[in-house]
Amino acid sequence: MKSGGRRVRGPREPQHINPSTGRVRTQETYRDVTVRNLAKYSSVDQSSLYDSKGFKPVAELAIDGNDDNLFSQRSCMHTSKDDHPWWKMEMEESERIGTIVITNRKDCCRDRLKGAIVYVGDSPDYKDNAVCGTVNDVSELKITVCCKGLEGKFITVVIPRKEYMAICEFEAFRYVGKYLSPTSSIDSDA
Ligand SMILES: [Ca+2]
Repeated sequence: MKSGGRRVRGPREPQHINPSTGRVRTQETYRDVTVRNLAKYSSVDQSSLYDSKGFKPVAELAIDGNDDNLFSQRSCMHTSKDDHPWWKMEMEESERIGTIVITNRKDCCRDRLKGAIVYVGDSPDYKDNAVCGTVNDVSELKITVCCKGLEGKFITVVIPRKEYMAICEFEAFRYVGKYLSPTSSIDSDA
């Protein structure tokens, strides 16, 4: 009987088109991919290590999952006063980068990050890579830089002058086009 064999479909799961591949993902899978903080799974390094009387403010403190922005809480990386201080993350493979969120220091010195340049590319030397953006506004403690899909294995933050650099947390998310905002997804997970 033809009518008895007719298949009735249930409600369809919400779907999104991945703008970079054109493939359709279920919403759950898409969220898993887009909200992952790539920085957390990367190798990191910095231009030098600030001498903080026994405490070592190493590069990994910018990806320890703790965005406490008081330096005394020991979760911020910190360089010496270098000529062009930098902090760098290296991913396992090239990624298209969307939003970057930098948590600045709260207890002092937030102007130090003003003018910092974010580079994305496949060279370990940031000078060979493309500029994603510049930090012009340090009025908010969380600074957002949008890379709009720039691709690379390395993300480097550089202050183009003689300065100290401190970053309390660094997060980087894949580019997802205009279909979904990574930051709004993070907020909904919180
Ligand atoms: Ca931290």
